[in-house]
Amino acid sequence: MSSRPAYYVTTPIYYVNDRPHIGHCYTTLVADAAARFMRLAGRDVFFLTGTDEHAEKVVTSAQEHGVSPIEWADRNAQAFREAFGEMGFSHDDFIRTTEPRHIGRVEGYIRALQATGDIYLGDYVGWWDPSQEEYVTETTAREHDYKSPVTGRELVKRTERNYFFRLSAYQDRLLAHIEANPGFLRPDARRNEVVGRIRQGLQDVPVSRAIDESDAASRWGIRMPEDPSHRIYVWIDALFNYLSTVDTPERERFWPADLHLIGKDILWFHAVIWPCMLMALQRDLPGCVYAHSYWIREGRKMSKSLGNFIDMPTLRAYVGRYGLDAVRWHLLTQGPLGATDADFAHAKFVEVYNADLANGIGNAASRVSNMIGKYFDGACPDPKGVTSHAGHDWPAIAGACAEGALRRIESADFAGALQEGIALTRRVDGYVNATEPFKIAKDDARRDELGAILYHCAEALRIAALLLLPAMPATMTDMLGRFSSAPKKGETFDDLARWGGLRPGAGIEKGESLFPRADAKEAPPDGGAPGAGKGPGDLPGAGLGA
Ligand code: ME8
Repeated sequence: MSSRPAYYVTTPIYYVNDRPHIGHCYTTLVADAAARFMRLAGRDVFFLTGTDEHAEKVVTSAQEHGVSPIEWADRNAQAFREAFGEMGFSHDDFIRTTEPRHIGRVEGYIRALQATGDIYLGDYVGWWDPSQEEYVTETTAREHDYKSPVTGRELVKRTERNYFFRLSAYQDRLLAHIEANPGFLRPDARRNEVVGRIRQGLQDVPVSRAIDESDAASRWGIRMPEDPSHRIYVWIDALFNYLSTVDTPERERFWPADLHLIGKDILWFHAVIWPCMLMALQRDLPGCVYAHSYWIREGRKMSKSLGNFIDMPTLRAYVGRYGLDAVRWHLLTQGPLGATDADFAHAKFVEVYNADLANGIGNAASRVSNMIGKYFDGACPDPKGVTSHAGHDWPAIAGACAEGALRRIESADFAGALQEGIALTRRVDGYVNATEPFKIAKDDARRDELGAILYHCAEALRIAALLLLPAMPATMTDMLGRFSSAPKKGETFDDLARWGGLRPGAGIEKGESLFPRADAKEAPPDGGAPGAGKGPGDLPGAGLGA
């Protein structure tokens, strides 16, 4: 058992009928950065991702490809694993809803809810959206002319004998919880949206589907434990993954999750149905459900019909040209964390890359290590007790950035946390420009001052690299190594970020450029977005491994 406080972060589990794309990578990347930050901060972290496999469309896709549903699921779950490996994600587990460890526990939760009467048998008449595998309310159906609000496909009126979850019984408790915990649903705009809908009234929701034994798609899923003529609705099955994965003696300390990261499309399930099911199970509620917005591309929504999805081949082309950490950086800092969508545009990618990385941390590191090489033979100079110089109180400046980053991570402001590292780098640039150490170097009498300046620069950059480490693990580890400051196992953020960690005399190596400057005139590495007038680009169906 660890005495360190637990931190549990999750991503949605992704449908295996599709290939991984930027959206899946993005949510998982944000979770990865949060997990890495928390590990650095000394927390006992569990980071979970995985795949959602019991959707009917898995069976139809499998049939189209002439394989069995589980073969299709295996193949695509593997594609997700590989994609997440390529992105450098550090998840602690990858759950698949077809695994026995999940299925057994889901049956247990359903039994428990039936025993308390929170799940009961009844009749349901409603508008079914076959393309999304969900019912939509009468109001939504009417508003959208009885077409799917997501895909525009015809809705179907369905009557079903079903098992229901007594959602209505939890409306007041859920509202009270949301009110008492302002950080529970984030960002604020999403919370207001959800609260508005809850206030219109919660109705009980079906949690099962009757099985038509002659239909393979209908048979696919977990059966209701006491009634094999029904299977558990895929969304209910899927939500339980967050709990089932850690519902073991070795992992129970991780519940409740600190952060469920999701996209705005699946907010209702996570903000309403899931918490109410947990209340019914008498389990604690997650600390935060954070629903980010969407990536769009070159100003247009990404869709299968436009064929403009940023899929793995596209991401791989960017990684090939600019490096994995540059791609991670762009997604993390320019992504749709708030309530507005974010545009993936090539010109912006190059602009941010040059500003933050090539001309930012990369240039600052090479400038400072160059001068230490030239004036001090590559050995870190001794500041001789000076910490404050030319209007810069360095321990205070660096301390504020480190503390700011941690505080922002705690409040799920991931992009803001990373900006602290960039801000610290800019302070170093400003300091070098103001003090002009290359001029001071010409005056032997000012050698101590020169040493102090370069120490301050190198030490501030070491701390900046630490703050950027969760976003860019490979490059920042490389940079810290060059500054003889690779974090050792067991060292916590507090120790590492404290001013003075860099030892005078330690080797400061210049090495290759961390982020070579990018040419803004060069065409996008994948040929550009289809339909954006820049060439054919990635065609629909271009799969992973192309
Ligand atoms: O909904 N921009 O899975 P899914 C940003 N299996 N993120 C995006 C995105 C975009 N354009 N497109 C997708 C499911 N995402 C269910 C979840 S959880 C118990 C079950 C991301 O494969 C975003 O996180 O359709 C979104 O919520 C998720 O992918 C949907 O993935």
